[in-house]
Amino acid sequence: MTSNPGKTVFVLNGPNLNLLGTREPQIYGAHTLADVQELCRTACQRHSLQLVFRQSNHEGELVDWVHEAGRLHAQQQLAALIFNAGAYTHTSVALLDAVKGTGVPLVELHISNVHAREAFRHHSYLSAAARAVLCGFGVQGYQLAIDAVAQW
Ligand code: CA2
Repeated sequence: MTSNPGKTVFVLNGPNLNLLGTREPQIYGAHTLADVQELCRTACQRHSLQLVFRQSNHEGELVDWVHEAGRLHAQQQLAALIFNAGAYTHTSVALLDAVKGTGVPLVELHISNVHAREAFRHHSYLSAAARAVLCGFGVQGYQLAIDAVAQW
């Protein structure tokens, strides 16, 4: 069951995640981004949630999409923003400001366990504005996040 039937889950993916399944399978697994979208579609259907699923390599476009999610949030139509901001996680004050400025309920998501990797991946600008942070579950994390936000 869900507490949010009919609401929308925004799933945003940042730079290079379009390469999923093509390289570095030891870190990110063998699934493609299309597989992840399908997994999210199935999970949202199970909870009667609408899905918006997007990927961009451009920081400004991601900012615009956070604003779009924010407008849905203002209309009480947003279940949550599930955001794998990729490398922008570790660099982008602009994305942090967008999340803070809109007040969207944020799940920060990473496929890999960023804390077991290089030191520069240990810090996230987004975590300060996140309601929850999920990492290290592989692409299954997307489904876990949707199952969780369906109860928010
Ligand atoms: O673990 C994650 O999901 C990351 O957000 C992925 C980002 C990385 O910069 C973060 O530190 C952690 C990188 C995404 C690049 O994805 C690729 C997938 C396959 C091949 C090459 C890149």
